Amino acid sequence: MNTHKTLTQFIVEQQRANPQSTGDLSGLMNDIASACKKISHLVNRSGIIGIGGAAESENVQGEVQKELDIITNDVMVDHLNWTGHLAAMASEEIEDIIQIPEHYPKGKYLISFDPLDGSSNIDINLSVGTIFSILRCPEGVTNPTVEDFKQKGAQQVCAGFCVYGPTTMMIITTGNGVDGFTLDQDVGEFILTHPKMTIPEDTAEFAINMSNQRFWEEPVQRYIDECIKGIDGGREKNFNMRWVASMVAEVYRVLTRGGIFLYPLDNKPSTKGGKLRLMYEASPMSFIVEQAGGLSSTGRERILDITPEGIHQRVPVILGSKNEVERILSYHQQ
Ligand code: AHM
Ligand code: MG
Repeated sequence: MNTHKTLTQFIVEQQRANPQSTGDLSGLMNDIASACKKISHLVNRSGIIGIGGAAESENVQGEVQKELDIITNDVMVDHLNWTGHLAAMASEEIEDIIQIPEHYPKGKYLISFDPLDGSSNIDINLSVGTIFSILRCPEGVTNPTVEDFKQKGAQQVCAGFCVYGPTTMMIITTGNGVDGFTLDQDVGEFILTHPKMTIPEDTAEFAINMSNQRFWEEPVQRYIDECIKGIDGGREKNFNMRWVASMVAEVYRVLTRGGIFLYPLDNKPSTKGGKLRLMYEASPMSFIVEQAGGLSSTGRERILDITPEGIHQRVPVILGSKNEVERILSYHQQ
């Protein structure tokens, strides 16, 4: 019989390998896994229990919220605010940072999360997910403010995402490679099924929302044009295209078989400066992609080197297989 390692075992082993570890990060990762199991269950049953529709509200970024955006945000907060591992939280769905209630102990970490990424895909039954990024709360800070969250992505202690697709998968890094776990729904445990995930350096698959083409800058126009023309336009191969409109699904694909994913800088009025949010989308995904051997950039700078200006700041994102990202970066430099 195959005996598989569970996420809990994996976390405990990592903790034991680090003698300075207090177990706080392990505890926090277990809390996140519990929240994601609950979200997986809710997403799976959303149609049956009648929570798959639109809410009558907008989030801080003026985006129409889905009922599940609000419910999954509450699931994350309710699973994470009482266990004593966190000093404060930030969520895509909440304008200000979320404080730990006075009657609970505070911990030494800060978390930023997107509780349900790709939520426009819920009603069409495509993959959605949860993305998270963990930072250390600065030494001596007991009442964190937004300023304490403004740390470069390179300072992340842990990042991960869960994708609720045909199977529910949790992908994590603590800066020592990337590991993937599949939720065994019957047992309720995440099982290590994809150890040490690596992104192939080369790819013949790109992902971009082509409907924004007229708004892109010249380097991205050139790159995508060359991909489309393939061997007839001077590239050594023909390219395939995918666009799921769910970053968790795209990054999972890139981790599995390589690829390049772009939500670039454009001059579209609604997404000027990029669409994706730095702290709970671009930054954790960049940490994961780099740890798997890929690259991640805005086109002008490494995403992990950006010091955030605010918790909901947006940035352009170009990530994936190393050689293709480098090619686009060279077009930006020319
Ligand atoms: P969300 O957090 O509101 O779901 O938005 C982020 C999503 C990403 O998952 C995805 O890459 C992108 O938005 C899709 O954008 P578009 O609808 O422009 O294709
Ligand atoms: Mg999102």
